[in-house]
Amino acid sequence: MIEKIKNILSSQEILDRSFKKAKKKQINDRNALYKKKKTIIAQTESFSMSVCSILDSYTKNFPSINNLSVFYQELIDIKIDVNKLRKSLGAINWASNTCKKIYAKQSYFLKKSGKIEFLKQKQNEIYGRISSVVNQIEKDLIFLIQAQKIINKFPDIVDIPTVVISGFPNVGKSSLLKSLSKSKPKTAQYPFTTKEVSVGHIEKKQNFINKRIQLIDTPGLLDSPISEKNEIEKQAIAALSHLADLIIYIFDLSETCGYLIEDQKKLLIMIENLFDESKIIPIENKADIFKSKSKHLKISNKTGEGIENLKKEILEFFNF
Ligand SMILES: Nc1nc2c(ncn2[C@@H]2O[C@H](COP(=O)(O)OP(=O)(O)O)[C@@H](O)[C@H]2O)c(=O)[nH]1
Ligand SMILES: [Mg+2]
Repeated sequence: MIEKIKNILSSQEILDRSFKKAKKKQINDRNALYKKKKTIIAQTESFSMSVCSILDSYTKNFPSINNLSVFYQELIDIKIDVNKLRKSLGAINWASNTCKKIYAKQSYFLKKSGKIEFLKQKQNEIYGRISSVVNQIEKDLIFLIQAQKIINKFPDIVDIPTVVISGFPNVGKSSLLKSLSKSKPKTAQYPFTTKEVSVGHIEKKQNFINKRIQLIDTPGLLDSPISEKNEIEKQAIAALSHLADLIIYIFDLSETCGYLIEDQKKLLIMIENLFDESKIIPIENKADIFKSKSKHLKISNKTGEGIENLKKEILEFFNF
């Protein structure tokens, strides 16, 4: 699972927010001169700290690419230049450290002096220098904002035992996902494609621990020959191949799906080649209207026939 990233601000927004915060700082003192001096110091400190803490929160909260599952790393790789992402995060870290140094060095003069004019001049100098550093990383912030938008849209797919459902359109993939899932499958946008992905779960209590198997249906990705896919779809399939421990390939031998058995067999061979590290279980759906004499498991989403057996086979595969 990938943590949602909080809103990232542009340079101008970071500065505006920090100035606004600083302006609110007013220090009281019976001595008018002290009051002014302390207020200038407090406002300058507030401004500098606000800028640094905003920047630090970005480097701290952005998910570390190396800690993500291979699946997410590959998805990120499709659309986001990961090297650029690392560089941008580095630039933001640099900016925060530089701002801290500027404040540390200049605030020393601020605290020493008693002349209001000098204080104001120093304050403006600090504001100016920090603003200039923040403006220098505008491009990096914009890049992070784009990356954030992409990452936040990722489907909720985790690194647990995973079954991917495949087969031509209308063979019964979505129906099977519903038949097998404990609760209603959730759908989310599949990154960078116009497709949606549906995720469901099989759960089993074992020694008081709830063990979960993730079931994924990726309409449009594993339901037609690879030659019809665009580059992004091919990469999305490659990312999926890291995730799928087990693939259920659905045949509809009644051909009510609108695809010939011959073509369905060809698609299975393509899936076997693409997912050469996953186990593949071919099953035959719509057993309520057509049953072959093959050895494949036969199921029907309509009558529920074979669903429990399939579930058992899945659980056995994962040693649950
Ligand atoms: N008779 C029968 N129809 C089914 C069965 N499973 C699915 N269908 C029907 O087949 C059509 C396509 O099913 P769907 O799950 O949407 O297929 P998908 O495109 O592979 O996700 C729908 O009209 C379903 O009601 C089944 O076991 N028996
Ligand atoms: Mg479907």
